[in-house]
Amino acid sequence: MLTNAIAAGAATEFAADVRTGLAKEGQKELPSKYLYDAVGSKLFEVISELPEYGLKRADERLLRAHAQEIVQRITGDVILCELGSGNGAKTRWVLEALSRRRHTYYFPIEISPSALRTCQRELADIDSVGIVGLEREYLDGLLEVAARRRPGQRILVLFLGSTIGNFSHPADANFLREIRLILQPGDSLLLGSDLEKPIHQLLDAYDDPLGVTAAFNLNLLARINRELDGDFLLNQFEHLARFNPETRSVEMHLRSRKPQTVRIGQARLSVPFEEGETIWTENSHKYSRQEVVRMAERAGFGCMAQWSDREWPFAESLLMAI
Ligand code: AVJ
Repeated sequence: MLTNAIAAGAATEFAADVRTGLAKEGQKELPSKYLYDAVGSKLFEVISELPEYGLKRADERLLRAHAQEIVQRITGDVILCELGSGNGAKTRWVLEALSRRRHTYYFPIEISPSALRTCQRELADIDSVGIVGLEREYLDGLLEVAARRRPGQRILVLFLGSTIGNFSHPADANFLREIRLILQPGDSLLLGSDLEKPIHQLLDAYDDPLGVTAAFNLNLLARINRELDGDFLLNQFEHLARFNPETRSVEMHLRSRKPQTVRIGQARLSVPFEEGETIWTENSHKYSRQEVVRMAERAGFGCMAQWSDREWPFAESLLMAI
């Protein structure tokens, strides 16, 4: 009964967000979080294996190389939580380094139930770790972890994979501020952020020749058809990745190949599209190392350490709440 109510609530919220994004004047848009249903999460895992998309491998190299150092800088009894844990593969090194020191708890916070299940299965073999999965939005989950903290316990928040880059500026800075407000002085945040790099390299990564990213993007329309009784003709929309020099971000769009009208039953919506008109589906900001430190300082963190990958420009920043 309860799960049906939650699912119904999610569908209603999905329908409301689709209605807001597609009925608005000017640039039509859809929140990128809806890219991650079961199909989308799997397609993203494939994207992360593509030669053109080096982000995940860079993140992994830095975490594997510096996990011990990261843990050594955070003394005492630490509980670990992760915003958007995905399948948890990248978290292993920090979790193993922490659990070698003493028993600890890990709270993966993830809106995709399939990814959360994979994460719990993936990391279940690590000794001295209690895993408590939270199927929540990021800040709701973090508030829950903070409420479970025992006296003297420190929280280490992981926000990896440059998901921070999906928040358009200044929403990224505001989000860091909201995290800071939930934490206490002495808590820490490990932030993964993709860095500026040649535009051709970015466009190859977000419009790969195999078409996996195109499928990942088009799946959002398929999901609306599946869950909200839409009638999008997927072959009448095309994937588009472009670099926006003003915002220093890669934008993903879905472009209408012809004039058409799409009906979405559960959003009680009929949407006209002109030929060439787009739906903006994701923003991926590329930072400079200093920009990340300044943004963190404005949010109430001090930067304890920062490492960047040589092969694929990506930074891991260890931030302390002050
Ligand atoms: C998981 C959000 C970091 O923005 O690079 C991959 C998602 N989008 N290919 C990113 C994504 C297109 C990815 N993040």
